[in-house]
Amino acid sequence: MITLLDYGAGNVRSVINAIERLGETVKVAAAGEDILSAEKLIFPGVGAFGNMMAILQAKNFVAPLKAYLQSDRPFFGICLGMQALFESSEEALGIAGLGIFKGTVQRFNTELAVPHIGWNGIRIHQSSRIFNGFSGREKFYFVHSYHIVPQDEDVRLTTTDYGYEFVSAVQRGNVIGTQYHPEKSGPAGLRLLQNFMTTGTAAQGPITVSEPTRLAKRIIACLDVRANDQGDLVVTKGDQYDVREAGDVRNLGKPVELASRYYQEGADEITFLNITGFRDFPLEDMPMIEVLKQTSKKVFVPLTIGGGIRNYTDKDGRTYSALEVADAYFRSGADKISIGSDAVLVVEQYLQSNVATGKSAIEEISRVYGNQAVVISIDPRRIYVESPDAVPQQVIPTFIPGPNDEGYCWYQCTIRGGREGRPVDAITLAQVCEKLGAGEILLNCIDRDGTNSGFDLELINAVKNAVSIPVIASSGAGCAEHFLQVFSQTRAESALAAGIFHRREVPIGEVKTFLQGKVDIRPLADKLDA
Ligand code: 1PR
Repeated sequence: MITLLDYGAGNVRSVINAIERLGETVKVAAAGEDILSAEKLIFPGVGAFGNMMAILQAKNFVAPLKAYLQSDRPFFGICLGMQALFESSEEALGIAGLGIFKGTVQRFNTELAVPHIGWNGIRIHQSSRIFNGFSGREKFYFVHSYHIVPQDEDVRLTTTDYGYEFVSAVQRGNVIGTQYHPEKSGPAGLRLLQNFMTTGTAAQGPITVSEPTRLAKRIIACLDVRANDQGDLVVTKGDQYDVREAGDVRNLGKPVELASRYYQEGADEITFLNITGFRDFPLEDMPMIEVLKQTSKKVFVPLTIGGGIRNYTDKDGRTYSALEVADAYFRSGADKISIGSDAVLVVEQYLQSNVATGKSAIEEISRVYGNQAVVISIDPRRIYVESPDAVPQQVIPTFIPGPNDEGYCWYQCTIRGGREGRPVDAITLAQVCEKLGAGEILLNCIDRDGTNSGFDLELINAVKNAVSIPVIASSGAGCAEHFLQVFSQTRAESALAAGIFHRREVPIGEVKTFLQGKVDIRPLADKLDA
């Protein structure tokens, strides 16, 4: 039996799913006595340091937690649940942590993008049972803006490089904490959790790795989901967003089954897009929420969900906010939500006054769940023009001339699944969304979607060079070489594909095998059997 400390500030669903997947039962601590009587305690922290400590105080969890930790019983703190063990954090000056370890929590001080998001490696400095069976080459999923700075070198369990070397896990006796999320780190993460939960696992390490650890480029599988004409929820795929063939919605499989397959094949992340979310409101169209719940029981890498995240008034006059829709998605196992059409309308409104209202879906959701949880999905279409100042939008020169030999183009944002073009361009949209609090851009391209002709590198460079948040390159992947192209000719952090994976033309494993040694990726060897 594992006792889970859920202080109610976010989604701990995936941690519970991971523990249950490994055959253990979970008891959620409801009172201090549950902590004191725990055999093994897991503390998955989410949210912000100050808020976490305030809730722990309000629930009278601090004293029992300290007593548990001081008695050196098995404890695993994840992310903020590890940071809580330290004396204080720059994130919440003046608020005391649990002080089990001497030292502080500090914000990343680097030129690199913060938060540090994605799969990075570890250097193992101590012998620990959680690394039983590990080679030291595994990568784990990180998402954080602050890192611990322990005073005592002896408690360092692992370190990781991101601009500089920081301590990414600690251990003293039976008290262990990792900055990375084992529940989102695929088979390696599950193995790590299992090692913690199994009494008597032999310790292993240290493992000396001399070269720096590197953040991996991510390969993302995308599932466009909608109901077909028979009312079944299916994964579909468009050609330049047209998902019908001979009048019927293309049916490429069942969402949960396909997502599980991609997880097994080594996808670093899975994205679901509810492509009719603009007309079917997600809180009335519950199947997507069920898809997410079922998927998060089987898939232990980050899950993003998009479609229909906006304010909505139903036929009885009840109003739902975009934040409520996002809440429902996060509670069902999503790590990130993605906003499409609504982001375009928000940006158009912003551009009229240059004033942020603080009330847009982007601002509200990022305030509650953090910037890293808000992805903006852009659906642009190329419009050719003859000169850079032909239109007020941001225009770029292009090496792919237009039908009338035009040498310039701009990228028109669309809404409602590409059905309606809007006056705002993709570069401006990305810039404004970053300002409003978005943490990542999912950059589709209607012209390339489903064509297998390669990513639109000009579009990706134009957007990536205009923002400092991560960009996911999407649309057009037709072979493994296209992934090398996008990672070597642009600075995109991730590449997403759909059609080639659904039709098994190029499996994820083939892409990764091809990239191995050319680009930093999460290796397929991370398929530890857990
Ligand atoms: O506008 O917030 O409700 O969100 C709707 C979401 O659904 C948006 O993110 C939008 O991109 C997506 N969407 C709407 N209609 C379609 C469609 O295809 N008719 N799909 C659609 C967009 C694009 C990609 C695709 C890549 C890779 N799918 O994500 O997976 O282009 O494809 P490829 O590798 O086969 O080329 P809202």
